[in-house]
Amino acid sequence: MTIKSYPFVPYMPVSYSEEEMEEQARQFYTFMDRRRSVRQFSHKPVSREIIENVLLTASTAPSGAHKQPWTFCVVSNPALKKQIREAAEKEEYESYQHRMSQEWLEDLAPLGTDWQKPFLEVAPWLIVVFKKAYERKPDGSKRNNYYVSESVGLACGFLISAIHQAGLVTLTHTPSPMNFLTKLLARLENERPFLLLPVGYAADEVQVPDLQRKPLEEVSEWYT
Ligand code: IYR
Repeated sequence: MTIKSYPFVPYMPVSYSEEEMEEQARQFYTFMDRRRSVRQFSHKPVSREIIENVLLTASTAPSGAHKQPWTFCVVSNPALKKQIREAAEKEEYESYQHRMSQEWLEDLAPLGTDWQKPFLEVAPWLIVVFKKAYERKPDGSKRNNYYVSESVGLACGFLISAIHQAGLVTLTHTPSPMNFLTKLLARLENERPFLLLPVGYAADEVQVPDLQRKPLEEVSEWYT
């Protein structure tokens, strides 16, 4: 078997002066620090073009052996959103009533979440992210993917940042178990549901818990 290499081309890094770089880093932090998970959405529509661009941004994430082992299923169909909501709430009800530990429920209590997920119908778009454990070639043979969860997690981080940058809001919803999404979206056996992101405008006068982020001293150790 001949192993082909990509052609290599010059890379032009973004070029800033040291001062500009400091300003860029500071401004980006300030901008990202404004992002919050929002659970109440407006019905206001969002154009398909915006969603296409945030997905293209997500797909720029690095991935194991550049396999891009993700599929973004994009749902705006109201009947399908309703089905997703009903199935998610059924699982969430079970989880909140019986499956989550007392400790878990206590940890979530300050956030005010519960089994009800109206945002699954209200948000104009749902992006359901699937991770591809492996690829199926047209001849039916399997081809491996690598660091699949890491890669898809990175893509989701890029996606959330792009949604924030567009001026929209989202939240990382993880109904558990998530296999109802495989069925409802008719995905193949090599795809596993990873994360569900409702996307849209925040509801008017939405409130979020007054969380504090850990200071740098708590999240970093320096070995200079
Ligand atoms: N999947 C549930 C529970 C939940 C779990 C964690 I960890 C959160 O940070 C938030 C919620 C839900 O979506 O409500």
